[in-house]
Amino acid sequence: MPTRSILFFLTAELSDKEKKMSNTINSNCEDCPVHNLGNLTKLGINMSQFDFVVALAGNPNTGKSTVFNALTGLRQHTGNWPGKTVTRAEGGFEFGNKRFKIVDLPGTYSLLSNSTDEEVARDFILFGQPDVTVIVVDATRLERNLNLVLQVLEITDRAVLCLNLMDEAKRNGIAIDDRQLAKQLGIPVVPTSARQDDGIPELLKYIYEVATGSYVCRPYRLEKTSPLLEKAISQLTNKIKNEFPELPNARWIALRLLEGDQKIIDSLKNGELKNLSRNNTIVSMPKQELVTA
Ligand SMILES: Nc1nc2c(ncn2[C@@H]2O[C@H](COP(=O)(O)OP(=O)(O)OP(=O)(O)O)[C@@H](O)[C@H]2O)c(=O)[nH]1
Ligand SMILES: [Mg+2]
Repeated sequence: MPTRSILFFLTAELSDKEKKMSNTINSNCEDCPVHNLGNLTKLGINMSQFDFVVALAGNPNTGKSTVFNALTGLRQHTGNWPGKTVTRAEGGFEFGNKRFKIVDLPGTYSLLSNSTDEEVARDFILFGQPDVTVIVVDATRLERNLNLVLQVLEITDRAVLCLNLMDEAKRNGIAIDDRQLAKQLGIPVVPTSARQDDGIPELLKYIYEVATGSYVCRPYRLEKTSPLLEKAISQLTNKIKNEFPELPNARWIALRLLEGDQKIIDSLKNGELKNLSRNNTIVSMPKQELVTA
């Protein structure tokens, strides 16, 4: 289903009565246990002996670094304009007796883009093999953001959608049926207002469940291609797998080669592609120095 039609019956204008109700629900919930961040230990830059790697992906200016700071206690640069995070930043947290390394990525509109900032994000999402990819989207611009969501769901089975800036969405009279969205996308969807820590405990719960496998995602995939093209993709994918056994997402590479993506063709020829395995991606990509809170 195209993103526009998914969107159509997920969003609606809120009536004044509904706006009042959602405000009341929010304020009544402030004291309930699910709003309690007590089970989270923010580990700052201590990422030793982590059990899982979490990637924070999303369009620019959707609140990725704000979520990162809420989980790690670090002070990654935030501000209300796109393109603040230009290299990856890493931090740690512990939740449910598991240690997580979380990677804050530059914003990206697409996994097909070729700009340098976006490449950092793209390479990590595609080749860093995160255990969970949290896609942070702007609830006030859901349609535009769903493009990247669908691309990420093409390449991973383990993702959580963080529906951020819900406070702004509510202020603008936008309601989103997050349950329906979760059902259609096949991944957990968590409404958050990260600047106020709203929804962060639920986000943690789902990161934990997806990482440990207790929540099994059934990601929405775009319609299958023609049998002839499918055969070509699968033949090429097998060749890539034989040549680069460590490389995840060989199918994605095959698709790009068939499209004639010059950058991928070049990195295949000059051997750069070989370096894009999990460990190499983590070690070799530029990393930002961070300040602890
Ligand atoms: N109202 C509101 N503002 C938020 C929320 N989350 C983040 N912000 C603000 O949105 C702006 C962007 O947040 P960042 O965390 O820097 O966004 P980002 O996705 O890391 O941005 P890039 O690194 O540039 O891609 C900042 O001014 C945040 O304070 C939220 O839930 N509600
Ligand atoms: Mg950022």
